[in-house]
Amino acid sequence: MKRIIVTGGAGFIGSNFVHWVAEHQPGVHLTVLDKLTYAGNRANLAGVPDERLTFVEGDICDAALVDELFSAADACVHFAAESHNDNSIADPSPVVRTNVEGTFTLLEAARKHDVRFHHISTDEVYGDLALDDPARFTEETPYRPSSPYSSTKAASDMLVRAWVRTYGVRATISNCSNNYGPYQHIEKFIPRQITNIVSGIRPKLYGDGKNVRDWIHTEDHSSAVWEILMRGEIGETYLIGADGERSNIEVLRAILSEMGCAADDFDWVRDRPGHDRRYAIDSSKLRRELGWSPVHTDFAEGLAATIAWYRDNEDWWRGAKEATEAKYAAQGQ
Ligand code: NAD
Ligand code: TDX
Repeated sequence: MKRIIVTGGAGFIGSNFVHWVAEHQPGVHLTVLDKLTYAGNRANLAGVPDERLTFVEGDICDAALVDELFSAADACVHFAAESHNDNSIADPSPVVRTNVEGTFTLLEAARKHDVRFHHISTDEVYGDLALDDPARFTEETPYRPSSPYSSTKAASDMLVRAWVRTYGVRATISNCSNNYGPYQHIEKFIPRQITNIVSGIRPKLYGDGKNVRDWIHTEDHSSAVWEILMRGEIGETYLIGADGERSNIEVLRAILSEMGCAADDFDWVRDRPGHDRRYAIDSSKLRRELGWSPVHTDFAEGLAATIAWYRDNEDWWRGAKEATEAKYAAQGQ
C-alpha cells in the first residue's frame, strides 16, 4: 500500500496520523482529503515533507471528486467526521450528512475501484456503562448509541459492514476511546480547560463531574490504525484503548494542579443532554491478534506534554477561542 487517502487529515486525529506515517513509514504517499470545516486546519500538516503529501480541499460527499481520488489509490483511512457531541446536539444536520452520506460516498468509490478501506469509529456506538459496572466494551457489545453524533457513527459502521458482506469491499473498522494530544480543537474537554486557564477563564465541568472517559494518546491511536490497515482481517472490527479510565473531575484536577491552580478553581455548568456516563474499552483482541500495545502509558506525563504544547502554540488556537466560548456560553456551558 503505497498510495493512501486520509480523509479528515487536517483534523486532530487525522493530522496526527499523517505525521505518524510520514515519520514511521517511508515510501508511503498520503493524499489528504479535507473540507477544512471549523475543525480542520491546514497548519496541522506543517512539517510533513511535500513529496510525501498531496492536500486536496474538498468534501467527502462530493462523489465525482472522491471517485477521481480513489481511481489512483491503494487504500483509504477514513477519519473525516463532524466529531463533537455538543455540536451534534445543537444542530444535527451537518453531522448526519458528513458522517452517514460521506461514508456512503467513500464506500461506493472503494467498491468501484477495489480500494482497501479502514473506517475510524468510536466507542460511543456502544452507548454507556454504569460507573459501578465491572464490564468494558468488546467487539461483541450491542450497539446502543445515545447522541446524534454517536448514532451517525453507528450508522456509518453499519454501512461499512453491509458493504463488506454484500459487495466484498475490503474494509476493517476500529472503535477507539477518547483521544488526547496536540492539535485537538479547543471545543473538546482537555484543550478547552487548558486554554481557559491560559486565558484567565475558569474551567467548566458538566453535571456532577463523575462521568468517566477512557483516555488514549493520539499517537497510540495512530500506531493501532496502522497495524489494522496492514495486518487486520477484512470484515473485522477492532477496539482500540489504553486502559485509561478516569472521571472528568479527576482529569480536570490533574490539569489544575499541573498548571498551578487551586483544586476548586473551576465552575460547575449545565450538563450535556443525554450525557453518557462511562466509556471503557477492552482492547485485548487487538493486542492478542495484532500484537499492538500503547507507548504512552503514563497519563500524567502525556497530559503535561499536552499542556506544554497548548502553552507553546497559542497562535494555533487563540483565533478560535472567543467564538468557541461564546457558543458554549449561549448553551449555558
Ligand atoms: P476533528 O473534528 O478534529 O476533525 C475532523 C476533520 O474532518 C476536520 O479536519 C474537518 O475539516 C474534516 N471534515 C469534516 N467534514 C468533512 C467533509 N464533509 N469532507 C471532508 N472533510 C471533512 O475530529 P477528530 O477528533 O480528529 O476525529 C477524527 C475521527 O476519529 C472521527 O471519525 C471521530 O468520529 C473519530 N474518533 C474521535 C475520537 C476523539 O476522541 N476525538 C475518539 C474515537 C474516534
Ligand atoms: O467543557 C466541557 N466540560 C465537560 O465536563 C466539555 C467540552 C466536556 N465536558 C465533559 C463531557 C464528557 O463527559 O468531558 C467529557 C469529554 O467531552 P468531549 O471532549 O466533548 O468528548 P466526548 O463527548 O467524550 O467525545 C469524544 O470522544 C469520543 C470525541 O469528541 C468524539 O469524537 C469521540 O468519538
